[in-house]
Amino acid sequence: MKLIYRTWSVCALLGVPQHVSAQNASHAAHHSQTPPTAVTAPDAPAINSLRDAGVAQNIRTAALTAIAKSASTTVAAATLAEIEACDACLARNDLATILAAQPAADLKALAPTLVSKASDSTPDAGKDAPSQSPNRFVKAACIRAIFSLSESERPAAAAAWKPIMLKTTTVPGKMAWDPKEFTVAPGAIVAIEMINPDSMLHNMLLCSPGSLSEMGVAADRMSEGVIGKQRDYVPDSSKVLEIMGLTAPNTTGVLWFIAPTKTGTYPLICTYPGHWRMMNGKLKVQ
Ligand SMILES: [Cu+2]
Repeated sequence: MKLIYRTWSVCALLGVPQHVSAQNASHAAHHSQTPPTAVTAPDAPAINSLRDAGVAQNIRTAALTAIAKSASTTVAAATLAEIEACDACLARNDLATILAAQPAADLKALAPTLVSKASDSTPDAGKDAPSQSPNRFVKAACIRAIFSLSESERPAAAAAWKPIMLKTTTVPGKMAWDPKEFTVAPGAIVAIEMINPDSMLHNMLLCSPGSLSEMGVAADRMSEGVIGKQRDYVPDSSKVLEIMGLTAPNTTGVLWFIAPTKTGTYPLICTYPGHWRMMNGKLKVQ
């Protein structure tokens, strides 16, 4: 069913007539023994592969490649534009991953823009910020892209950035992280790597202080219906500050972010339904 929605939205992005994508989707559904479902199901809005969670990276990359081609620009430049347009959308970390994976030559060509957006000192005020000031997601994505270059390839400005590199591992069969508590300074540039040797999917969300049970209960409710799966079990709440999307078994998730400027203890939560009570941790900002 998910396949159908994704095929539709990507075809729309790539300019493929919808009747063709519908035929392909029903063909694929037939062969995978999945009963075709009407795309107009009320609880299942179409997925936007450049904005929503749960879209495979190769589908996003195909869409970005098509956009870059039609605009005669690089995928790196097209991806940065989409990250800026994304604002606080669910795809922000996935788009940042794609940007960081672009060829070094393209990132070097884009470096002056990346540095300028990353260095913008306009205070971030989320959705209400003036449109010219890059939000913290754009800044984090630009810094991450610069740090994906080798040290000798990075622009001089990067020497002033001191990202805090954190690492944790999921404990197989235990629904836990080891370690599960971290301390960073307010406003620090933080990168968390989550190695997942477990046989289950896990994500990691940084949420507002005191919101662990509220977010956990909201995530559990998402196990019912289509929307939860489409959102990769990320609750629709302003208390969700940062999102490392679902990370498959034997892969590693990465999340770069700018730590909150307000001191406090921020819960780290895996919101895959049923996990949050055991699979939670703390980011202490002090
Ligand atoms: Cu989990």
